[in-house]
Amino acid sequence: MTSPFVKLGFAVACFLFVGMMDHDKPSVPAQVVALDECDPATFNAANAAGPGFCKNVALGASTQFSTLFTEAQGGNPDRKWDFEPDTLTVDEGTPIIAVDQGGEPHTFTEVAQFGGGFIGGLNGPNETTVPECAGGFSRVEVARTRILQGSQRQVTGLSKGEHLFQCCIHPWMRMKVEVK
Ligand SMILES: [Cu+2]
Repeated sequence: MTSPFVKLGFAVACFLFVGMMDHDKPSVPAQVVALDECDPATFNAANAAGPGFCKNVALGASTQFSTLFTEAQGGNPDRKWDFEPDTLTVDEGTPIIAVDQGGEPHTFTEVAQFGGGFIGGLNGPNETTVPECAGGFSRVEVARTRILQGSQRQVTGLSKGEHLFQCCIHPWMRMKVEVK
């Protein structure tokens, strides 16, 4: 026979446990995916980005290195270089995880205003480098926002309101996080 005190103790423990769950409710991260369609043959040529730069294993990844630059400079960048979703609405405290599922490096960088990245040849006409991307990977502030093939970056502590993120390499990769 179980003593009333044991029963009471069990009831109190359950109550505390439920109370803890309520207060420490874990935030499920929201995922953003970085996509691209780099063509390994032209991207990894010695006079382009170099061997091993593009590790795209996606079927049909066929945008050639020079085409990416030509289209970007013409103001018609390749839309297969993309963050998905374009807009994410989350509750305050929700971590954002940006995952690079493309074949080449990207950055997931918060900016005050969308604009150009740090590789001039990939910026649109009259588009200048935004301050958050200036200096490229030689600045630790930019380098720490980098995501390599298959790697991810977690962003936490976003305040309520609107936050803009872009890639500092391919500046047409843009998305918005709305924190409620
Ligand atoms: Cu990118």
